[in-house]
Amino acid sequence: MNQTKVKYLAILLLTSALYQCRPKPASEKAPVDPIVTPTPISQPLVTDLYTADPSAHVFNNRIYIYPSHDIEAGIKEDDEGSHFGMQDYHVFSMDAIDGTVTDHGVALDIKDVPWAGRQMWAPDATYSNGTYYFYFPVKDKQDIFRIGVATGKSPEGPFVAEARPIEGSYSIDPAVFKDDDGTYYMYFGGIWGGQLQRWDNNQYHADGKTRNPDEQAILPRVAKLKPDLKSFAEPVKEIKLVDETGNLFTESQNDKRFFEAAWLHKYNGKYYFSYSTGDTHFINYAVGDSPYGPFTFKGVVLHPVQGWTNHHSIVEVNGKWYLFYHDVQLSGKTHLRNIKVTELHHNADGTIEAIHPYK
Ligand code: FUB
Repeated sequence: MNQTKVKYLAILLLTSALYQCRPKPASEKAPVDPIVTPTPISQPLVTDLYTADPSAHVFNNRIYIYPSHDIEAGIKEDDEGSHFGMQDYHVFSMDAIDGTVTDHGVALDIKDVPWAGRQMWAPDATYSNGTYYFYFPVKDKQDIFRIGVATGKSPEGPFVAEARPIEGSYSIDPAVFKDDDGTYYMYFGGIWGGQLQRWDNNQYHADGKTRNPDEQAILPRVAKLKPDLKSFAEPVKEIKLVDETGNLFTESQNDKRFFEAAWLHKYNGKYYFSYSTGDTHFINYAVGDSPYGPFTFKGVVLHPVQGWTNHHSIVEVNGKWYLFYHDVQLSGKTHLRNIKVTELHHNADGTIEAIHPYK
């Protein structure tokens, strides 16, 4: 090969290499494995804040939502839920299910709760006799979850917290139900980070362990409220959550047993207790004839959503029923959630049509 030919070949190779390295138009790019993003059945109600655990109620013909306010607290994720480091609550409202959502601003801040230490988790609210009552779980200064109450004259807050937590209260996720006779009950509890495993016979055991697979699963709790709605009228009771044959679940039945996120609604005279199964990520429901239970397991309300937690409320608005829930559509992160709503249907036989959150 003479020198001219060598030079010619070198230029050819260089040009070809440069051509291969050029930025390629989309049509020439190597195919990328498609990321399967499920299509959600509903969109986030709030997009400028992260919100979760929505407890919804109708007050004065308006829908009010009492959620947790998720933040990036910068705490490493663990089984205790330490990464859920929330510090305040906002209240939201809408005049209709598809109406504009109004953010009413901060309704309660952790710095205004004298006994609070850290982690403001899933709240709820109720109304009686000119006053709105806002219930919230937060760890006290000894790092034990307690349930607090704060009051205000408007459903949107702000709320003023009592100086101490509700006496005899513990664990997380309060949900307050008013029965037709005017009696109010609080349902609550949550295992693992919610610390319910530390409570036995309403006594605290710092070393309380979650149960072994063959042991009876830990039960949710209920207490009737006094008419002041700031204190329990009786010692806290366990709620029996049983299968169709009347047996309590074992810990190994973790797609059915209670984990957290208690809620109660009444439909056609029956009491519907719904809850999250936590580590298996379902919202299930069970039905009973008394606000104290026993509640017999019936099935799934909501299949798992994106994100580890699943937490809901069920409310009737103008004769239709709705499920408020959350997922992590906006952030993709378990601790930065967004609240949503979708219609819920009771079948003619009283069962609930299970909701699949993605198409
Ligand atoms: O939001 C913090 C905790 O996550 C709630 O209290 C649980 O129910 C779960 O949703």
